[in-house]
Amino acid sequence: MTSKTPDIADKNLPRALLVSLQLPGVSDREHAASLAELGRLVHTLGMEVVESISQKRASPAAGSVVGDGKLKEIARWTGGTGIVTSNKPVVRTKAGVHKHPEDEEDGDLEDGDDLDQDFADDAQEKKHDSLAPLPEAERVQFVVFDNELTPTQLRNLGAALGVDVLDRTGVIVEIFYRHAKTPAARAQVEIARLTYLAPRIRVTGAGERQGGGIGAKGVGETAHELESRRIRDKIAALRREIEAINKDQALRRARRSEHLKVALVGYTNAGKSSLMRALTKSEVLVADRLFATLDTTVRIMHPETKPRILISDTVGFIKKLPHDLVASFRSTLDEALDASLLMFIVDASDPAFRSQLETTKKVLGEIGANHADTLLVLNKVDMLSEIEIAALKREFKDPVFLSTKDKESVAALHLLIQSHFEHNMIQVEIFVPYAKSAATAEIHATMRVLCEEHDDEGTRLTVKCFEPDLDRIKKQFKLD
Ligand SMILES: Nc1nc2c(ncn2[C@@H]2O[C@H](COP(=O)(O)OP(=O)(O)OP(=O)(O)O)[C@@H](O)[C@H]2O)c(=O)[nH]1
Ligand SMILES: [Mg+2]
Repeated sequence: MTSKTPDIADKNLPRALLVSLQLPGVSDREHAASLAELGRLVHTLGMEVVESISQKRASPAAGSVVGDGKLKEIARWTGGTGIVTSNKPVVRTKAGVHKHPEDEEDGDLEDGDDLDQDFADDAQEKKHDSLAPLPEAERVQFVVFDNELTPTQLRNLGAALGVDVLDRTGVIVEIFYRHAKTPAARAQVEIARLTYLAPRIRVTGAGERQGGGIGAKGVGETAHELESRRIRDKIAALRREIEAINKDQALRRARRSEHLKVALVGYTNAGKSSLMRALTKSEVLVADRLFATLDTTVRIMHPETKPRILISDTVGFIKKLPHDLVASFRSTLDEALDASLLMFIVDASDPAFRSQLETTKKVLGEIGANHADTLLVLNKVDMLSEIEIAALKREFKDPVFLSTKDKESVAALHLLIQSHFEHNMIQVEIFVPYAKSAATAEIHATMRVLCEEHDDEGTRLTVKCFEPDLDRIKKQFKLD
């Protein structure tokens, strides 16, 4: 990794300051939850969050997101000038407003827009003008915005603050980049990362240089062009790589297609992998960090059922998941798309779980997962009081309460999954003459045998099974 951002193992964690705009229509609670989530994302990236600064505005300031006064307040933490300067030519618009051509491209400025249209905060900002920079030891090395920054804003802010500036998307892309392990996930994340970086290289000069990364500066014009071509070629090569991987995965999926499949989907950190472990007795990674899982894993549900049920664990979702990442994870999520049961796992102990559930449904809708069969699982109930559980019972129709730490509730969910599929099963009696006893083995492998009796001519089995399986076996072994 060439970015300056640190490794989690670093002892002296780099210090980060969070900045967030509260736009009209966003409640105080939503705003606080979003900022807290950004804090967790930044923490996952291995930084220490030392302060958060918020500002209420009617819209982001075109050049610098926050107002002039606020920018100076932020600059106290970085030792920068806090002043946005630009040596770009200024153009005159039809309405006579002065703009930089790039600002116009970003579409942030409307004719007649007031650059400093803060609400009440503006007056408060002024008092910071006279504040001196903080002592060196108290300053931060990173400023992270919760709002998405345009390449121009990123450049302006980097210059005004004199430290590395990141936005939420940049942080998420970086986390994905670090956590991706398998060739498929690495290639997918690399495409999203290059797509995110490409326009920012054009404007800021950030790139793949040794020691550089998000926010690095100083590549010449020709180097930009070379870099752009290199990125385009790299993306094309990665796409070919993914195509090959997808073909391989599709083959494996086809082989599994006759199995019953359940996909665990949900917001990051909801407990999907913990449930996967509990339901399949497998050793998938569980971690108290965001985006621990970036690959879909498929395991057989344990104790094994007849027929077998496959469980797949998937990548977690997050608010404002960059579009490129959604697109790049499509193939990873394809596994979930063809599951016959989609289980939405939520962290019921998180006050924001309702909007997290909405986000999950929205992203799945965007990639075309509109399942008829879904099940809502309210996880981490061990963190809730009886009163809270009672309220959730009233709020949701037939929710499944779960604590992945509690064996009994996992066993109950195991049963529920089994009975979900049994719903579509039929109960029949099959007679297998001894001459065709290979059929008995096949029946045991694919059907739930309720009763088995032997008489002079053969075996009489009472089974629960799916009709297509019954038809297949009857045809294969020529049974009546
Ligand atoms: N208290 C409590 N904590 C839980 C429960 N289930 C999971 N956790 C914790 O929640 C954290 C996240 O769990 P994971 O299983 O990694 O979550 P995930 O949904 O797979 O997360 P991503 O892979 O990031 O999408 C871990 O620290 C778990 O130990 C539960 O039932 N109760
Ligand atoms: Mg996980």
